[in-house]
Amino acid sequence: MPLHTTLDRLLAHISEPLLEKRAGFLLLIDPDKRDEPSLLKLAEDATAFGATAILIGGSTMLSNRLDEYIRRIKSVSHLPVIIFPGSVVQVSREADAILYLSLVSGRNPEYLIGHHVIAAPLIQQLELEPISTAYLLIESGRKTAVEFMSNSSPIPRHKPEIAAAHALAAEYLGMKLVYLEAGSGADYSVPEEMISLVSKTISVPLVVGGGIRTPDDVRRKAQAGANFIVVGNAFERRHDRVYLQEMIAATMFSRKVERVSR
Ligand code: 1GP
Repeated sequence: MPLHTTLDRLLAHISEPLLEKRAGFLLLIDPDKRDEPSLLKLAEDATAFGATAILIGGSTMLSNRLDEYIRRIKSVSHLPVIIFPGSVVQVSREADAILYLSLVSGRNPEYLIGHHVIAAPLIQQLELEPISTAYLLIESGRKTAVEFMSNSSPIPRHKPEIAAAHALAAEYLGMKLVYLEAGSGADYSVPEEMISLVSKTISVPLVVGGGIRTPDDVRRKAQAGANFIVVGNAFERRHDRVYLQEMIAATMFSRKVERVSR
């Protein structure tokens, strides 16, 4: 079946028929935090090791070379490049898609609909695929950049039922993905108990990110029900190909389905 959209491509990656269970791996690159050669090497290695897609963006994104960065990434990787915007200026015709994020955990109208109205005509003009995504900020220790920039409160980490109700409401509103976000470099990642309840409550794919640092973290989030794992900060701190490979491999935690013997 032809894959018409970037979202189709992402979903195809986690639906390999011989695997019982698999989560997709989304590598997050913030061009403000890396020099270009190391950024390209990271993208190239992640592609070779089986990542699903590359997210590009950041909460500040001081660099104004987004088009050029994406072109360079695409010269070393065949993976979809998806903008993960920290603000309305982060758009580019070079990307395959953009996460069209609505911060549904907050009550700040600018992040629920305001910025979307400003960005929509531009996204249409650039023929960029918007992936409608419910963005839920989850309490994670210290105040995060998203929390500060959006002037909104996160959902308490010991209240999975509140996260689940928000996620379900977003699905009923027609959103295509739900993203549980602890914040980049979070002290504590999203708890497995919350991931598990949200994944059982909704039928759209679940993305989890923020403070995921070890292969064991990746495995536990995937086993709890995350369909896609986002990792960025960990690779800014540590450039190590074996570590990168182990992080991506941890998304494939299940044995292959046994064939029925006759
Ligand atoms: C941040 O969820 C992403 O928006 C990834 O977080 O940088 O902590 O991996 P890290």
